[in-house]
Order: sequence, then C-alpha cells, then structure tokens
Amino acid sequence: MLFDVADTIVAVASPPGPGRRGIVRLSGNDAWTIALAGFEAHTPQPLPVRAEMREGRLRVDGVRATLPALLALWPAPRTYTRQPLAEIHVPGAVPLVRQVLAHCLARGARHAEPGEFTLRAFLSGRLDLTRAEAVLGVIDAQSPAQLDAALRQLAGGIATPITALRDHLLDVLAHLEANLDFSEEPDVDLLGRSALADDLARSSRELAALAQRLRGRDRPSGDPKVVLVGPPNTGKSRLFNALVGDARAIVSPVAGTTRDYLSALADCAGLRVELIDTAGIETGDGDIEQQAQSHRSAQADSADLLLVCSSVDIDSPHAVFDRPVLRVWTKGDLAPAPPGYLATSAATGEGLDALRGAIAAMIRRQVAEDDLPSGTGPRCSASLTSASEALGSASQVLTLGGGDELVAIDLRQAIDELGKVVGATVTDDILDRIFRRFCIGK
Ligand SMILES: Nc1nc2c(ncn2[C@@H]2O[C@H](COP(=O)(O)OP(=O)(O)OP(=O)(O)O)[C@@H](O)[C@H]2O)c(=O)[nH]1
Ligand SMILES: [Mg+2]
Repeated sequence: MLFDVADTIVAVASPPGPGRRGIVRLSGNDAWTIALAGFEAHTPQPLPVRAEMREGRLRVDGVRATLPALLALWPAPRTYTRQPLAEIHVPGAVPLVRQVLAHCLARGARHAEPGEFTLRAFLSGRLDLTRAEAVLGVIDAQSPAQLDAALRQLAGGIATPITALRDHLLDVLAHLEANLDFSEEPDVDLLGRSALADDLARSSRELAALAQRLRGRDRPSGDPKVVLVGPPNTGKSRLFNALVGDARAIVSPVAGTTRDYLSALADCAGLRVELIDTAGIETGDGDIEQQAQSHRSAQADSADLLLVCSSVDIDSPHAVFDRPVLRVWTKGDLAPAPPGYLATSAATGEGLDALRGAIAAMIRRQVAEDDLPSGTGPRCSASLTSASEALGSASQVLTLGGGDELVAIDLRQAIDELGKVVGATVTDDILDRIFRRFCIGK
C-alpha cells in the first residue's frame, strides 16, 4: 500500500459530524497553493517563513457567499510530515466542510488514505514505527490508562532502549567482521569472547522477557478483560449485574445457572473494562457442563484479571491461576470475609466501589508495566522473540568456541529483527498492518 509521497494529499481533520470548526488538512508540495486558492486575507502578506495563522474569507466552488476562514500554513521541513502543510478552518457545518474538501480535490489534491499523514511522518524519518503506533494509540485511547501508555510511548517507550541495543550489536558485528578479514588463526581473545557471550545471553533474556510481556495485548476492543470465576452459586452473576449496572445475567439459587459466558462493559473508577461472567467451576461431565467449562477456560485464559469469587471459606481445588488474580468474597452480608479477600455484597452494595477501585488499580499497574498501547505488542513480540533466539544462539556459539562467522550470522539476524521493531528495517507488510488502522486525516 505504499502511496506516492509526491502527491499533495487532503483530508478532513476535524472529528466527523457537525462541530464548532471544520478543519481540512493538506500536505505536499502544492499544499499552500491549493489552500491559498480563493482565500483573501484580511491583511494581505507575503508567504510566511514560519508557521502562521491567517484570517480572511474563502471563496469555495458551489457556495455563493464567501466563508469566514482561518488558514494555517507551515513551511517545510519543520512540519509533521516534513512537507509543506496547510489547514483550512471554516465553520463546522458538514456540507461546508465537504465543499472545502471538494474545492481542494478539484485543484489537484488527492484524498488521503487512513494514516497517510502519519505514514509520511514516518517515511520522512520524523517518527519511528513504535511512535507512529503511539499516535494511533492516542487517537484510539478509550481510557485514561490507555492514553497514558500511548503518550509515554510517544515520548520514547521501548524504541529508545531497543535502538541502543541495536547500535551496540552493530558495533560488535563491525568488530567481528573486521577480524574476520584477516584471522588465519582462531581468535585468541578468550576473555573477550566469554564476556561477549555473557553480554549477549543477558540481552537475549531481556528481549525474551519483553516479548513475553507484549504478547497477547492486542484485543480487538482494546478494553482490558476482567473475568469472574468461582464455584457455582457463589453470586458471580449477581455481582456481574451489579458492576455492569444492568440485570443482564440470570441469577438464581440453582447451582449451574450460568452456562454461556456473558460480556458487558463496566466502568471501574474511570477505567473501562470488559467484564465477563462465566459458568461456575464444577466437574460435571455432561455435554452442556463440558461446553460451559470450555467456554470458561477460554475466557479465563485470555483474561487480564481474574476475579476469583468465593462465598464459602475454602479455596477451590482448581485454585491455581496463571493470570493476575483478585480474590473476592461474595455475599458479604451473610458471612464476614476471611483474610485475603475483598469483601463485597451485591445485595447491599457493600464493597462494590472498593472492588471497582481495586480492579482499576491492578489493570493500570499492568498497563504501566507494559508501557505500550495495544497493537505495538503483537507486532513487536514476534521480532523480539526472534532477536532473542538469535542472540541466545550467538552466545552459545561463542561459548562453544565456534567461528566468528557463525556468530556474525546470528548477530545480523538479531539486528534485522530489532530493526523491524523501531522501523530501521521496514517491510510493506509491517507498514500496511500499522497504517491501515488509522483514521483518515491523521
Ligand atoms: N444474600 C445475598 N445473596 C446473594 C448475593 N449474591 C448472590 N446471592 C444469591 O446467591 C444465589 C446465586 O447467585 P448467582 O449470581 O446466580 O450465582 P452464580 O455464581 O452466578 O451461580 P452459577 O451461575 O450457578 O455458577 C442467588 O440466589 C443470589 O440471589 C449477595 O451478595 N447476598
Ligand atoms: Mg451465574
């Protein structure tokens, strides 16, 4: 999907629908000429050398009166795309904005594809790939925590340490390759080799850990997933209804009421989460029970947080979870919570706010640790894993006294994979995956 960067592109940059102001954005060599066509400034001036906002009136094809308009002009190369950039601001009526867009198209601009402004920023070296994704994260952010992560990434995120590691590996490779040219005898620098082996093994472990953290963070909805599990009849469904604020799930004293899983969005102290109610944990072997259990396992396995519910003070025999867990005591109005449980009662509402706060705190902590908006994670984790494996292998070859040329092959692969993460090694496929998720005008 690579587009010609020589085209001047145009798109509506204000949010869709009526608003106070409609903004049409242009980037490319003809951006200014097109934006200035039909524009009469209140105080005519020569073309600016610095970013400038001008007031005036705009005559647009198909609109009889002239429109009050603001024109913003940014000279290259100090712009987002490093190309001449212009914005036309008019009153935010939908038909007017559409006319202004048509006006620009008629003068030779091409309609921008989704993310094409940011793609140009990336292609011109203005942003690395993880930062381009951060822009997407900022646009997509649906909760303060997601916005935080996206903004942090925009400020550097994982790109900085990975670029540093890649530079270091490039140095090591250059050193090895310099030796390769005239090494008749095996390298005698044994001490250097074992230090290098340790160094590469450590980097390999760090990359593996980072890849592990990033894996599985790309949920289609982008909302953290919080799953209710626990024995039958503990009050999971009633708690689910209380947190969602809607009587969606069937609640009854009959054990085994919930069979399918239910999903709804809930607000936890300002954080939007996807809450899932599941069938009680039991060991029935009928077909329906089996299906209910497999639904439950699938949901629990993909959870960002498990709410393990109990209303009787015994930990279920299935109490081993490899997801983050919050232990919730249900029916707190009937019996006091044992230590280690967060007491709640869906009947009286007791402890629900505390539970919402605890959910938000745990999810926020995870997001902060991962430091990345969703989308970056899955793309990068595959490359980080390959890089980690290649470095592990390089370290092993060194330890076993293998030839430098073998080490160099592994190093080159690791450098390539790290390059994909920060965009130093780019394939169309990567660009396509990232930029087609943008909205038009960004
Ligand atoms: N007193 C009291 N009763 C509750 C509370 N929460 C749930 N119950 C009752 O406990 C019974 C079971 O509640 P459910 O929410 O259906 O339990 P569940 O865990 O979803 O059960 P399954 O779907 O069968 O696994 C119902 O009769 C609820 O009214 C509570 O906080 N206090
Ligand atoms: Mg239920």
